[in-house]
Amino acid sequence: MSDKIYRWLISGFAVVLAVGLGLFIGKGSFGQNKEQKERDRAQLALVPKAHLPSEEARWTFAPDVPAPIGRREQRREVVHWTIREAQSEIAPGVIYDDSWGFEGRVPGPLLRVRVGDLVEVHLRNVLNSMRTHNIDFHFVMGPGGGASALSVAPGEEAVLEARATAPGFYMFHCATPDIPMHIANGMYGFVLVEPEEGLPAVGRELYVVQSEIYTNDDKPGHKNFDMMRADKADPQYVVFNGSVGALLKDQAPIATQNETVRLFVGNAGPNLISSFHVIGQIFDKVYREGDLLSPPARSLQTTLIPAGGSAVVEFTPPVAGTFLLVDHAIFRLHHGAVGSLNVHGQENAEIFEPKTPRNMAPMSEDAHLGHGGQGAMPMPPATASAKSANFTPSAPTSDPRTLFAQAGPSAAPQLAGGATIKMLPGSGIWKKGPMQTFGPTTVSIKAGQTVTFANTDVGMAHSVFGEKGEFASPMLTPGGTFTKQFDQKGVVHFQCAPHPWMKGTIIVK
Ligand SMILES: [Cu+2]
Repeated sequence: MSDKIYRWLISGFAVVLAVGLGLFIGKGSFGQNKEQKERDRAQLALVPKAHLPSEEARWTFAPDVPAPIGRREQRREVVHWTIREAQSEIAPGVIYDDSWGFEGRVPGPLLRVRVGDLVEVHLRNVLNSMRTHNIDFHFVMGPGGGASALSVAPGEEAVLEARATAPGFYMFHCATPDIPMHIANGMYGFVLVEPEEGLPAVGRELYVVQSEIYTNDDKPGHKNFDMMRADKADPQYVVFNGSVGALLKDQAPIATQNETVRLFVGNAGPNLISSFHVIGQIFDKVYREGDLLSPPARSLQTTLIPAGGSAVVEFTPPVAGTFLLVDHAIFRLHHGAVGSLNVHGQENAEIFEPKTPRNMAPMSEDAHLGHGGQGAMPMPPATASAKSANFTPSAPTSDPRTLFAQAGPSAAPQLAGGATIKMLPGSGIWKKGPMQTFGPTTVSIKAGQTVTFANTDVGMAHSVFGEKGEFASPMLTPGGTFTKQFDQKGVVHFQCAPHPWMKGTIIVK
């Protein structure tokens, strides 16, 4: 018998064996699935629409999660959402002008309902939108997930009633052509459909969405969607909850030692699969791909989350500290894919005890991010933006520590007298007509006196520089101040680097 025929026979036998084994296993699991299906179907006896009590649905913005449902009967859950085409600060000083969001936010809301509920969605598109939008709900069984039913031109409103027929953690997104562009620009959110019996109670629940943002560079100023880079899946930013640093520093959520943390993690894509990982934790449970019916996976380090999908992960931190959320396709750290969770509590030497002094500093964001060290700065966008000569002509620093620090009082001597100018709340969001920017926009001081700029805005960083390069502040996070002494008589026109409509004048007499 030739060698060839012999091999052919062996491989043929292997195929027969594999098919047979497959049928055997398949039959076994099919039997199980059938039982499960029957159970599921029996559980989902729908109460007719007309008999459902109605209530306003519960939904939140990231990182918050609506409270568990609690009730055990079906309801009509009413949702009113408005679509706005707005701007958002996606990295310090980088303003994305194509930020289209449900309720004007990226990521969009997290809606929480119970299986069997009827969701009544009222979707409105504001009159000053440039485009038609809609929603494809992944939890909805029906054409387009409701997309054409909810298609709204600027100024229109549409209503859809759709039943939540299966538990899970589901994405929704705009599905108006060009669909990829609408998703890339922020048109997504999530719906948690609780199982009938709800989910086990935990200490803390958080909503985290990974997504990519496609711009042509990371310099400060205004950015638009870059289709060429999106087509190549070459994002400028990969972020959690809509912007670089949305879950860092002051915005890092807090949890408690020994209490279970449950993360509802969505991946809006539009291109990348996430290898979601929390540094220094093991997931007790992972409800893979948002499947809340099957038993969860146990003791996982990293879980895959498809684009347009989700996972629900749980862990119980036995040791206090700061723990980083990352996509373990780890170069995405360079693009902003990092968040953190501060676990309050105590040391626990039985679980974790550094023995060498130089290693005893807690693993903080800074340590991991390389702030203050020589390590790679994982947010080159910010570093690069500080260096950009176009927007900050005489920027005093390109040190990322300054960019992310709460800027304290300046070293300039505080002479008697002077003026304070506030960066007013909302001044980073451009709108037509009169708007707040600096307050006041014009001040008059004497030579030798100082002007203090105070960022009183909420959640948005600002800077200020003289239009002829007379001075420049670092980026000031909310609460930050910058003081400058003016010795030369004359007029100084100033503006904010990321928000060029914020302008003002200092008259030095
Ligand atoms: Cu849209």
